[in-house]
Amino acid sequence: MDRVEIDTGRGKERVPPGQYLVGDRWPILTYGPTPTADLSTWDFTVSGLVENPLKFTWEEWNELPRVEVRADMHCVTSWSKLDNVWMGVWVKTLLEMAKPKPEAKFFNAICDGGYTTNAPGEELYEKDALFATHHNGEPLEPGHGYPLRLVVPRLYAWKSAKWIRGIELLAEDKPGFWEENGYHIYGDPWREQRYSFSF
Ligand SMILES: Nc1nc2c(c(=O)[nH]1)N[C@H]1C(S)=C(S)[C@@H](COP(=O)(O)O)O[C@H]1N2
Ligand SMILES: [Mo]
Repeated sequence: MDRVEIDTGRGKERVPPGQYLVGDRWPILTYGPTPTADLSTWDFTVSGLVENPLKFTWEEWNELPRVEVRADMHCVTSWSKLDNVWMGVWVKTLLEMAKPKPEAKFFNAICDGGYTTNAPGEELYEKDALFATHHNGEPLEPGHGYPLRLVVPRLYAWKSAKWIRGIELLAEDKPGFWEENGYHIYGDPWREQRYSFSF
């Protein structure tokens, strides 16, 4: 299994400005109710501007090669949780199968419950971007995204979509739920790109 160690990217300070550490605590931040997963009907799709659209059942998903990524998590509400060990499937593994078309520059993450979030497609090729089923050796708890969540450690944690069911590759950036409600379109914690307006 491939293992990726902490990489804050481009030589940055480990903890971004304005963040405090929660230690062993792990807050749950969800807008709305926690969706329940039915693994017998669960599927995962890669759609939009790709040569090979993909669709997986839960059984098929579990055949994909696993990676382990150690990464920090930074929420826009200012808490950070360090040293999370995630296990799952590299996003880039899926993208190599799906083959995004040249014009596919952005993605939209689609979740059970209707949550969405967006980012440039290149973020998904980073070696610490994965679809995680496990955190610190345990399956994700329902509140943290069971059975599957996206983890994009280089961006604020609202981009790490819980209960994810698919990604859609797009030519234009498409603001997701929080991006439409005042959060920054990109959300780099080291540049404190918290909101799309200033106070
Ligand atoms: N589907 C979904 N994913 C989501 C959210 C959400 O409300 N719905 N909240 C986001 C926010 S704001 C944060 S900070 C992280 C929190 O992850 P945690 O609850 O596992 O700590 O999940 C993100 N992913
Ligand atoms: Mo958040």
